[in-house]
Amino acid sequence: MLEKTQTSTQETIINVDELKLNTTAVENKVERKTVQRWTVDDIAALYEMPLNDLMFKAQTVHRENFDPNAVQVSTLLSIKTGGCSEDCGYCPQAARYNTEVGSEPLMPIDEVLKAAQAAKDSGASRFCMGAAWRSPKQRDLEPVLKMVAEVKAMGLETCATLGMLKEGMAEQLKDAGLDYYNHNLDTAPEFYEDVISTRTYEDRLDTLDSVREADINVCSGGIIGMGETRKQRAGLLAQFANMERPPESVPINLLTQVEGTPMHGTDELDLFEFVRTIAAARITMPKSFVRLSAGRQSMHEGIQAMCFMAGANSIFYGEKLLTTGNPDAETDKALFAKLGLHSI
Ligand code: SAM
Ligand code: DTB
Ligand code: SF4
Repeated sequence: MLEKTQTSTQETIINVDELKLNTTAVENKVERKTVQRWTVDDIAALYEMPLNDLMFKAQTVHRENFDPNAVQVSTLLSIKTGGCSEDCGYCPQAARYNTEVGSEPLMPIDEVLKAAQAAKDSGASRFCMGAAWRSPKQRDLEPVLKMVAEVKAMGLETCATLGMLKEGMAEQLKDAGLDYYNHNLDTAPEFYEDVISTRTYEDRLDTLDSVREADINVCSGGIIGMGETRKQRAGLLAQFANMERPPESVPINLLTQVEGTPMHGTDELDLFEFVRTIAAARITMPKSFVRLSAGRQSMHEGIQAMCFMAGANSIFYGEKLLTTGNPDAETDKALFAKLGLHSI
């Protein structure tokens, strides 16, 4: 089978049957398959393009695959905040860092449902429940299954981000009505150890595999602006673009620097580099929703508009992410009206 593919500098015809299929054995588990669609160097070369050319390429891919003026909107709720045992260097919810976020118990279901109804009334189509767990225990999962079922029954798409999933958990979430599971790779394998030491890249990939196997849509992305190199940004995107099935949803977060976390004080990223990352994600994952995620509060609306032009077609909507701020709904409605965007 012949298929056209884009490389950074030219269009080439490749034989899809000859694409290299890499397989990694994961202790007694199903083999992980990756398809070598994009090398890290090819993606890094996208970043090197003049911005106008990169934007044009990203727009072209976007228009071939999506309504360019439609943006999916998800609302987040932290259902279990703080007290996390992990050491993610960016995260205000890690118990070991002295931040303003305290440890709270799991929210009662009626409060979660009230927040979901408010999100729906305000125009969100998906409700994403986040918990500051390394990995849920079965007794943690039970009430979350009820939340998922009830939120689904309201007519919202459901998403959860609960940490690493143990065997059988993804299936239980699927049975409860979960549409998407968010679990980020966060950064390139080469930079990962500078960010977190309490779980491995392989652990994260295993959870993504179990989500896929349970037939739940995969939402996985990362954080830009943690001090990684451009090549490492390209390396993160290559991880997703070369998955046998790239994630349906790819959140690209700008690091929100929170006092008390090890990453507070990191050099601020030039925001054109963020726009380039969105464009590179769009080009390398033509059929995925690319979400302009954390960090919008520190972006001028002109930069956000450039992200939409570069192919971002999803946002978090509502005044709070998990523990940090996000533009309020009225501000986003005004921005959508100015740009002629509509929500889906
Ligand atoms: N505990 C679960 C986990 O780590 O998978 C779920 C919640 S965790 C807060 C979800 C994601 O939020 C992280 O993987 C990270 O990508 C993102 N995140 C956390 N803190 C952030 C920050 N300060 N800036 C940008 N993104 C952040
Ligand atoms: C994702 O990629 N970004 C969201 C969601 N998935 C769970 C979380 C952003 C968190 C930003 C910091 C905070 O609010 O605590
Ligand atoms: Fe815990 Fe998730 Fe924060 Fe890491 S990102 S410290 S796992 S809540």
